[in-house]
Amino acid sequence: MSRQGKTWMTWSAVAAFAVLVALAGRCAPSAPKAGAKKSAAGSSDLAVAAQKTYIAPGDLDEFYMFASGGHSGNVYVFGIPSMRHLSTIPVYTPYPATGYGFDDESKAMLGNLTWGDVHHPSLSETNGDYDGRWLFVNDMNGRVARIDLRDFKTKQILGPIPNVSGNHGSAFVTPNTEYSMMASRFSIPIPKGTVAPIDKYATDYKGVLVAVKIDPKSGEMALGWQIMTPPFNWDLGDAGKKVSDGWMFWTCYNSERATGKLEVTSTQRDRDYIAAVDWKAVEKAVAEGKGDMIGGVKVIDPKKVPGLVYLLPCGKSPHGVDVSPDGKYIVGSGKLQGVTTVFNFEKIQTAIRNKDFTGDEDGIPVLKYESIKDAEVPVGLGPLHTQFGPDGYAYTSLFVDSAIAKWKMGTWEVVDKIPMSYSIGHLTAAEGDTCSPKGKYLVGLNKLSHGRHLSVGPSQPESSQLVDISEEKMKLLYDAFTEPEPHYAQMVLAKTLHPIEVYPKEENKNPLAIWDVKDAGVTRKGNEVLAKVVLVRSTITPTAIEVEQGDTVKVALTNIEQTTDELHGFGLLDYNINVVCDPGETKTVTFKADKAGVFPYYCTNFCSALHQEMQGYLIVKPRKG
Ligand code: RUQ
Ligand code: CUA
Repeated sequence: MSRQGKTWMTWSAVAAFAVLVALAGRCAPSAPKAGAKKSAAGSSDLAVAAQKTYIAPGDLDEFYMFASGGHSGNVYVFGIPSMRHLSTIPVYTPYPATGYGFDDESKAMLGNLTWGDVHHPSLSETNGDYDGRWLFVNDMNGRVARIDLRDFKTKQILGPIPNVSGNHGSAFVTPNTEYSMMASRFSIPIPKGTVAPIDKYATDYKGVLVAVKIDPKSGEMALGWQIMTPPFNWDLGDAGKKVSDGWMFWTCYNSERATGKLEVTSTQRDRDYIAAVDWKAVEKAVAEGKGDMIGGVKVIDPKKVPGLVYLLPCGKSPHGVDVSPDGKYIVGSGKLQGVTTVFNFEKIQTAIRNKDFTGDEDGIPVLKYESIKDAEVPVGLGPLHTQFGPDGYAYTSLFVDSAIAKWKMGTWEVVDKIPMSYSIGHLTAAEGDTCSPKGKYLVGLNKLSHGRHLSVGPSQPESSQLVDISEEKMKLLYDAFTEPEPHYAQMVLAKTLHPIEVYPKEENKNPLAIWDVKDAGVTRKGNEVLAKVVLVRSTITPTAIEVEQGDTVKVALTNIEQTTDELHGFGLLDYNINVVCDPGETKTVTFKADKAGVFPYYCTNFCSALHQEMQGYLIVKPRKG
């Protein structure tokens, strides 16, 4: 047995034990007393840390961090290094603060789902680097959303997409944002709606790997194609880049195809897989008419169309798979191991050419592990996810060890480790998943925060920790606390983004927009009432809207301001209506005036000294007879 093989065996035994210990509550720290200083760092270190994270009043951060909000359905925006929370972008959930999910347009986008589970933000890329145009985020409910970074707003939600169930391995984009990728975490019989008994899981349930096509100009997403797979639980993904551009990688757990208590049944084999998909070849096959329509989308069965998908054996129950900045290495972390495996893209190609296979899974060839791996790096227990620096270093989060390991690409040496408080999941380094990582900062996205802040009762926030990676030794700089659930985040140089401050009037193409209070008023067609409303300091015009009970009322609101920060809201009491318009923006809200009475509406966003006076009345006259 090779030295690495032996190390692997030992580590895996240790890891299994450590997982049990961790589950038994090792991670729960005891609470410090209020006001107690418990930093282990010396006071000079603290002074340096304070200086490195202090952004003086009026100064700006160097990076934006876009963090997943998990099942809050939101994306949170932070400034780095200050770790200040700058903004919340609602995506899959109504958000009264910005009126999201209340006006007709955003309500239609949400459909009948009022929650989503955001895991993995993916900034659009050009040549493998962030281009500052869009941010794509997944939802477990089979959807992908596009946020426009020009105004930090959600512009499109695509899905639920057919066949994919539990869209976890998403929303990873390819190096020129050709596709946003998705994958089934929970295999089901496809198409959706088909039923098969659970004891037929191994044969009748299917996973899918999904490509969502992105229009290069508008960012508009559309159905692409899918690949049918055995019922593995697809987990995380990353697109190849540079030498490996054109390939996509996804990890899976449960290659056992087990059901029931997965913590036992799905951890029987020593190895699970990473799927390597030649997506440029799939694109070609689909263009040639290959594949079958299932659930309204083109699905390729790798058994019928060989040469597109291969399986790389990877340490048991892997989580993250991360491609190095040069695209040469694919790093897969088996979360029940003490090592992370580095696969060599060249060797993968050679093994494919030489048919160096050890078997297959439903017709998908399994490559020989020894032929494609370059190293098993002994990073520590419970490796999850890896990010990269500009200088050939890699950083791997260790859930069980609750630490980050820094290691050198090429020599595969672990050179430093820093503890995290507590139990890190993902991590994000500045542009650390692109072709040009920026170094400097890394944020550990931790699962627990207990004892690191004033207690807020049983529902604790998560903690994120800022780490300085500019020197040989990593140094902890700052603790911040976040809403659930920081699965993944990306950090981009602030200067890459160019957000607007107002919507230019000439760009407003809404046919119901009006720009003069003289045009405001109420018109009627049968029992449909249209109220065109102008919002400008400090009046909502008209100041009264009269309708009859039973009317369908459409209110079209235009904020005619062209001044930064001059938002106005339209809160209508008793009717559950709450719309906010940014300067230059028009939104509509449609409702049935089913309750008679007098209902005040008012501006919800403080806008001037006479903001309080910005109010009016909806008068709903009782239906006669
Ligand atoms: S995942 S940590 Cu989507 Cu790693 Cu949650
Ligand atoms: Cu407009 Cu307050």
